[in-house]
Amino acid sequence: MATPTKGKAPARAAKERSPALDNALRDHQPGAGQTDEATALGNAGEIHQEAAAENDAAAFLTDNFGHRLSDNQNSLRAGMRGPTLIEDFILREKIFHFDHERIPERIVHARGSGAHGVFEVTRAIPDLTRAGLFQKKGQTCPVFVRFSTVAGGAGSIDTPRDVRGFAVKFYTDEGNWDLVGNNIPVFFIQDAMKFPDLVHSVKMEADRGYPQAASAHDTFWDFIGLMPESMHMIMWAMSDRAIPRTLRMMEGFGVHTFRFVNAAGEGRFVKFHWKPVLGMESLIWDEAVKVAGADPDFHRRDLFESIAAGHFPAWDLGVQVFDEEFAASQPYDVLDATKLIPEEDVPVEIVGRMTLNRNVDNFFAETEQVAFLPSNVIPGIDFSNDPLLQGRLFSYLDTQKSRLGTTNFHQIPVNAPKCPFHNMQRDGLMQTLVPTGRANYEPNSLDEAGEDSGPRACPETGFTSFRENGERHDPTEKVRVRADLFADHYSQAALFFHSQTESEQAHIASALVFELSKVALEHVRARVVSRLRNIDETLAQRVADGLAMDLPEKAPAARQPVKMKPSDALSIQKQAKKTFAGRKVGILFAEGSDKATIDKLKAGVEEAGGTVFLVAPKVGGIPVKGGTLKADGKLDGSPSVLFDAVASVLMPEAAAKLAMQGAAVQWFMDAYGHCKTIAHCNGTRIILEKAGVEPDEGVVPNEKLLEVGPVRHFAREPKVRDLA
Ligand code: HDD
Repeated sequence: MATPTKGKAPARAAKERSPALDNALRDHQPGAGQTDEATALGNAGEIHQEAAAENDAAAFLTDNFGHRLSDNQNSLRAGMRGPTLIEDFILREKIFHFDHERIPERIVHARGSGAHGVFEVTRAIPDLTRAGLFQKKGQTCPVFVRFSTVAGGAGSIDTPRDVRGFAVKFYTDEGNWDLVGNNIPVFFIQDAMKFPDLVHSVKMEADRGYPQAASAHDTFWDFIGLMPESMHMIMWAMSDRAIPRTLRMMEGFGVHTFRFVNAAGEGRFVKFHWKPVLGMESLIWDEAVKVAGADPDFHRRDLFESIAAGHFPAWDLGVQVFDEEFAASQPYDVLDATKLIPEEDVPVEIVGRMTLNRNVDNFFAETEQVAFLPSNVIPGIDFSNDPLLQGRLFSYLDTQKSRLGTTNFHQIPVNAPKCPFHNMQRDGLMQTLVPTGRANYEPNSLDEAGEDSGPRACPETGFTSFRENGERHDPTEKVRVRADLFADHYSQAALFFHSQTESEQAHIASALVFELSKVALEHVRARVVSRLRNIDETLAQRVADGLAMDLPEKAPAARQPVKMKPSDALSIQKQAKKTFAGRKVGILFAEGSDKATIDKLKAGVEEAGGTVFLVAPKVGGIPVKGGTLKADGKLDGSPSVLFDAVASVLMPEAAAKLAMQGAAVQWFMDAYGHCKTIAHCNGTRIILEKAGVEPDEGVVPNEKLLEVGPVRHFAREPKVRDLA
């Protein structure tokens, strides 16, 4: 099997190189500019030769059938300047493979980032579920997680306003359990029947092929305006939840109501929650837009680098467990995925912790090929009759065939269970297992003839569907309808809005204005605003004012909303954590800066659990007071949007020079505008003044950085931005 070559190779004189490599270098050296590349080629050739000496077969470059290559630089030609020969099987195989290296991207959630980790049970719950995983405290199982945006293509930016996918594959001893959720606990639609319409409307418009990774366009809002059930989700999608600062700092939800079933066969409803140990953080919209330019891979890079540095992100798994009686007494239907259950009504009990501790070795093999199936459940966890969930149980299995090309996609390492699996399924495209014997059907009596008769079903330990029907339906009727309470589209939208802080409400109103301002069809804008009136009259008025339009008539509600008690758990700001853990501080320095001050700041932040990123006008060694210092990033390539807080250590002369540079002024202007803590020395004042930074509790001397922390100072926001 071809194995990528790893290793270090000392330089070797040109005369010692292999003839093939010399040939390659000669033909590839039209000018002096390629010398470095040539050296690199020389080194690569060297690795192989040394490896040969050690007789390490894995170090040889081969084709896919194991034939060693003598030259990986030149195709086979008829003479020095002649055409390429079709007999060149090495060239043909290489290009053939390359031509087919892409698979269809996911129809939704195409852009994603994955990592491996471990889940550990912190509280056994055998009374609730028979799932083996939850029987004992301390029990662990490996997991694979993929986070994603929904609307954009695989190569789109990481920070659009969008829902984030939060899909977890637990490789349990009883088979894979996939909890395929989002970072928002409710959904746009109630019935899977509407999913293709929803997705078509939000994706690039059919005729023009844009916008990419954006909901701010006609077709999305046209659909939304005509689907009042989406209003609760719209409140979330327009809130700061849809622009998380990092993937490590967002909540996750299983969304649907599921079932726990214990060993006695008793069932209870359950909702799953992931609570980030680092707390929740979001971007500010202006920041999200700028991050998209500064680092389109912002979230992917952050996840990868955090794990690589040993700062493993973690989430607590929580469950809300309730019975039929509770469900029947609520003003909403628990089978409706556009509704949540307030944590104040049913507390979230923490039962485990997931820690992501290993990056993928290969993005395509793992993150791209991972296939999540909501239908992957284990004994003790079952579905409910939620019509959205029921449709998903079909869709995911189906889509994997189209993406991965074969019904044997479960054999791809990232998808394969880590417990044994055996059945009578055989053959199919890309079968990579070699089942032995004749037992590919059952029942059979081959064992009576001394042959292996294969596996059998096991009624005691096998998966059994929950038998009771506590979900009150009449199975003798075939109907295309929704249950009555599904018609309440506004109570929980209002609950969410009224649970937010003033600043969060302003963000929602402004997001609605922004999105609808991109909608060219005026009747679509008006319809959406007419629906907002059912959520909150002042919100509707603010949005109408922001769009300079008359307040339209209130849309009739299919069912009169009820008043629900606000829930603090729904607000990010009310739960903000003051911590450096997982946060990054950018420190600006330049020629002449005091190294001791920088070192002290850095040590303080690191001790508090944060990381520091040094920014300077140049990245090489910069002469500073006390030696030379290398920056991690160049000023104009490291804008302050990449950090949670900033600090600066500058001599007055260097600061005066920087005050003439847009990148430096913008650095502070943005940090201020994004309500971040700005720690600074006296020398920096000249830039702060130019950047319009006014004193407040978040603009502090460097010595106060640790005390103030990398929190947002939202009280500053009205000074820097006109919010709706
Ligand atoms: Fe879905 C992917 C989450 C409704 C059909 N979905 C997908 C992923 C996540 C979700 C996180 C990415 C998985 C990965 O990383 O590979 N989807 C949800 C949630 C939903 C939801 C939380 C509602 C509560 N989805 C939903 C419906 C349907 C689909 C109603 C279809 C009827 N979803 C798909 C899909 C995808 C998918 C087309 C695309 C790629 C894939 O499945 O593997 O089948």
